[in-house]
Amino acid sequence: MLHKLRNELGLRARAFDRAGGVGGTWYWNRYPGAMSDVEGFVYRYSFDKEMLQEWNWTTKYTPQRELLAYLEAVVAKHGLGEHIQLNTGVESAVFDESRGVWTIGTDTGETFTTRYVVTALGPLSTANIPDIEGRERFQGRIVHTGAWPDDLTIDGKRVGVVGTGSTGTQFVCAAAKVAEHLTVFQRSAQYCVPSGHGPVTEEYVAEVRADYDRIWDQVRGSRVACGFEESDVPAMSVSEEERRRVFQEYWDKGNGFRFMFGTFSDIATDPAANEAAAEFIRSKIREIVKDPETARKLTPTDLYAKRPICNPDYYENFNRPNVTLVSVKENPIREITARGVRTEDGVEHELDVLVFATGFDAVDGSYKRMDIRGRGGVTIREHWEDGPTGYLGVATNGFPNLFMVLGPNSAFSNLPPGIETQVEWIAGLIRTAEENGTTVVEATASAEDAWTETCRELAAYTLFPKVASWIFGANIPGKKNTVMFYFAGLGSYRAKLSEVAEAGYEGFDLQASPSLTPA
Ligand code: NA7
Repeated sequence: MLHKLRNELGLRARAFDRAGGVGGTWYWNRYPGAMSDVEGFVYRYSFDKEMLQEWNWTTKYTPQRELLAYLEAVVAKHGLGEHIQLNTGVESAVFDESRGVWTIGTDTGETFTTRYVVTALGPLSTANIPDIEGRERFQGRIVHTGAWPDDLTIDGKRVGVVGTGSTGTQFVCAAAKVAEHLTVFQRSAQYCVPSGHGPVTEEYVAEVRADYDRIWDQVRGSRVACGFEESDVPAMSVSEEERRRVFQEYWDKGNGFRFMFGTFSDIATDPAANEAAAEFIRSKIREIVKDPETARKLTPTDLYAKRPICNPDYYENFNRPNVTLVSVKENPIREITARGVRTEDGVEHELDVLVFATGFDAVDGSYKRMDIRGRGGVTIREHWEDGPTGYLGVATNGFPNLFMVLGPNSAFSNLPPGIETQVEWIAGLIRTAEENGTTVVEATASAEDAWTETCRELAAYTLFPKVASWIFGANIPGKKNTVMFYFAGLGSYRAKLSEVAEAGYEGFDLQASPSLTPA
């Protein structure tokens, strides 16, 4: 976004980050095993064609360190560093209706006025740490995976991990091999498929590079934008034998999104198709996990309708003698003690390190902790009291000239192509506003309501809302369960964005008040 605004639109722009470096998710999430579980060749920007040809990679998925190095290299190459103010948290953003400008307040005591604000706060950046009694008593180290300190190692230590989502399962795969003992506190059992992680050859990298134009075209027109062909075959349209053959083929290939969206067209929408996929995964758990009681605890019984997960060898880790599984549904955590975690059965699990892989207050969490005030001094917390909303995921009524990257009701897809889509579109809108002398750009309430309704209908067509997960805010105690994503896929989302822009930014109120300029 900063590159677009400064280098392409020629605007004066500055970015702020609370962190001591760039990278966002990949700056903070330094836990053992952290990596993107979308294949690396599409987990990057498409806009810099030179970098696509020059940046090298050696494994199917990209580990955190490499992703961070990549993002740092993008910043360096485009000369952005000097315009990024690090170690600076934005605490407030207040809209001045009389002047049509925003005033930004930081935790370093500075204020800035600006015509436009773009929030790129990350939909998964505000940590969710469960309120378990006794946390302050623990004499070891307690960490959340999203704020992993550089000095913390787990090698040879007794480690406990709470949570088995994308993060927790990645952590388990890494920690099981190095910790003296790993205790996994699982609330919900997970459907996890193999990732097929491993080295890639130089020939493969060369082929991908030569094919990037086609690859990005395919990604931009697809649903989940993960770089594979999505199936258009309903699962129940083929024989049981053929279904099993396809599931096995995709199990062997690896990747969670590919398993859910590449095998058949309706795993996420048809209960029978979903059950077929779920039962296939359950059969694998029974095959892999040797201890029947551990296998039982690891086996999910609900729908396969959370964000799909993959790992090199998740279930295999539970055959190791140094890994213990505790089902906190059956045996809840009673308290944290000085030496570890005590469960309801009275057992004290002694630990040196307790890791919370308990996820995030997703989508609106990072907005609610800031003091953002729009028209009439209304705060974003008040505006989103019944749940976060956003017209096209990029703007919200009452907050003119504030544009969101991955705001509420953005497309549910691989994030880098989703981010690029919105960055380009927001830049296009700002460019148009600048060219036309428009000083106030605001999503109308009716356009936002209609988009919210569309997102609700689309979500209801899938099985995702029937399962409790962060995608609908169900992971945060007290958070209202609402639709926070557009579920028709990136391709159709991009088509909608183009349609809106071509219709003169339909659904936006564009007002010209040329006498108002920022101080
Ligand atoms: P997730 O997917 O929200 O997973 C959090 C995990 O923590 C999940 O297994 C939760 O169980 C568990 N959890 C949450 N609160 C508790 C409490 N109070 N007690 C026990 N267990 C708990 O977060 P991730 O960081 O793994 O992934 C988030 C996204 O980041 C991911 O989808 C990727 O897109 C990147 P539950 O399933 O709710 O029963």
